[in-house]
Amino acid sequence: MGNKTALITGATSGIGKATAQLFAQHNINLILCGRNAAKLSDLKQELCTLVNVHTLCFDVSDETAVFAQINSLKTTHSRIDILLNNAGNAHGRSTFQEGDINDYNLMIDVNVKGLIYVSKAVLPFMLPYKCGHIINIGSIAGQEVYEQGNVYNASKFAVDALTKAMRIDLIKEKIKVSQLNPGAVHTDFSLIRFKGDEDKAAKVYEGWNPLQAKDVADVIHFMVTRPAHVNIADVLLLPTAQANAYIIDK
Ligand code: 8X3
Repeated sequence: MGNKTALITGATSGIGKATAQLFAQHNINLILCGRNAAKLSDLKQELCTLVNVHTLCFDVSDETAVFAQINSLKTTHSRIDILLNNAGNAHGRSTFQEGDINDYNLMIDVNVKGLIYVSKAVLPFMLPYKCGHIINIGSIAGQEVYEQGNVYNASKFAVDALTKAMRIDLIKEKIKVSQLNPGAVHTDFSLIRFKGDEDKAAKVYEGWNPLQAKDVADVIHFMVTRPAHVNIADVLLLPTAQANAYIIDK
């Protein structure tokens, strides 16, 4: 089995799942985190013949659960080499004045606080070794605001700020901190944003070629396989047909 271990949040679907599958093919052991025990167990079944797979079922926005679950790794793991802070989503797409405060809370709780809790909990598995790589999944929405993006934009701008701040604070610890900011990726993202409205979600990706989760996973794998002295700090990954946060050639 592999020498390195990666902890991935939001591992049961989309970019997280595609990255777990690719890491397994490249001999990187996995700690898969998600909220759905059945999906975690299915993915473990799929990948455990390739690498060591450990699963943790918790919600990244639940501070107590995050620390309890990640601390529980102390009995099985001493070191984590890669943290992929992938869990996060958009909830609702409305003007700021019309949006639902519960959606706003959820995006801040998961996309921002969740990333903070998980990173704080994982760092004790990196700091003693003066080595490690944290990759935060940001978004083009964290680089440019757009109409009806408001709090989702704010949550991803916070990821951008945290990535840069963590990189400064962790420099003496020799821990790489990077972010990957995708544009439109065809996952469950829009289905969740539009609260299960399949027609609305399908329209986002209709008639053009968005990124697939595997495209993002390929870049993440490239980032984690650079030599120790190289940190790909910041990546904006767009489908060819997307020029910025709101211009798409359909
Ligand atoms: C997802 C991409 O363009 O919907 O973060 O904000 S976008």
